[in-house]
Amino acid sequence: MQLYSYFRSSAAYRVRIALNLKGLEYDTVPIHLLNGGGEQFSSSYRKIHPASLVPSLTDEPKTGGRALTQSLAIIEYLDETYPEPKLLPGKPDDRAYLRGIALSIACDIHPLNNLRVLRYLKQELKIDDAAKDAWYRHWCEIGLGAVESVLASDSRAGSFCYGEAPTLADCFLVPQMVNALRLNCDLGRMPTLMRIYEKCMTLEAFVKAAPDRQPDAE
Ligand SMILES: N[C@@H](CCC(=O)N[C@@H](CS)C(=O)NCC(=O)O)C(=O)O
Repeated sequence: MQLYSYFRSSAAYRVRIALNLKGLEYDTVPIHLLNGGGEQFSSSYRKIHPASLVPSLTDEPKTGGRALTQSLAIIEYLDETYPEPKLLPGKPDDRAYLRGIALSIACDIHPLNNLRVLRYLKQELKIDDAAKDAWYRHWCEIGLGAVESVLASDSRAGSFCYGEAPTLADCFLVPQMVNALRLNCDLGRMPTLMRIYEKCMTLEAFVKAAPDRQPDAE
């Protein structure tokens, strides 16, 4: 398998965690999102992912020369193709709960704070770095606050987002928490998220997926 990744990409980080949890070997193909205006825009990478985003994953011969895109779709593919340990366990309503947490992060937080959005704020709308960071923290704190409310009140949450083993939801939560901590978001009102994050970070699958452990880390 080949994972097109950037060490600091939280979307690629989600997939790295899932691959590690399943014990799958893969090669990292680094796509530098900043160098030379961004390698994601090169014509060769556009053929792999026309939206010029990471991650993408190939799994030959199963994927027949096509790359898979979108972290949620990639992780669901991995879970269907390599079922153990299950990242989407339980009944349909439990799986909806797990996808709901993942999508709260992937749809309600991450797109507002993605590199191209922050770049547009700065370069086109002429927002300074302090205002850009304030934007980041604002949307991250609102979004994670909503996830905290879900996890703090749902009896399915245990040491992890769902009981006592990591699932899809933890693959999404941890990279967003790492970014929130890096950008000094106020996580004081998110004790459940902090507890689950710290529990995940006791597992090698999560530690090995961290940005500073990647071959392209700077
Ligand atoms: N919804 C996509 C998001 C992918 C995405 O936005 N990736 C970011 C890095 S975390 C990216 O490639 N950004 C490049 C850019 O903004 O130019 C997924 O989950 O895979």
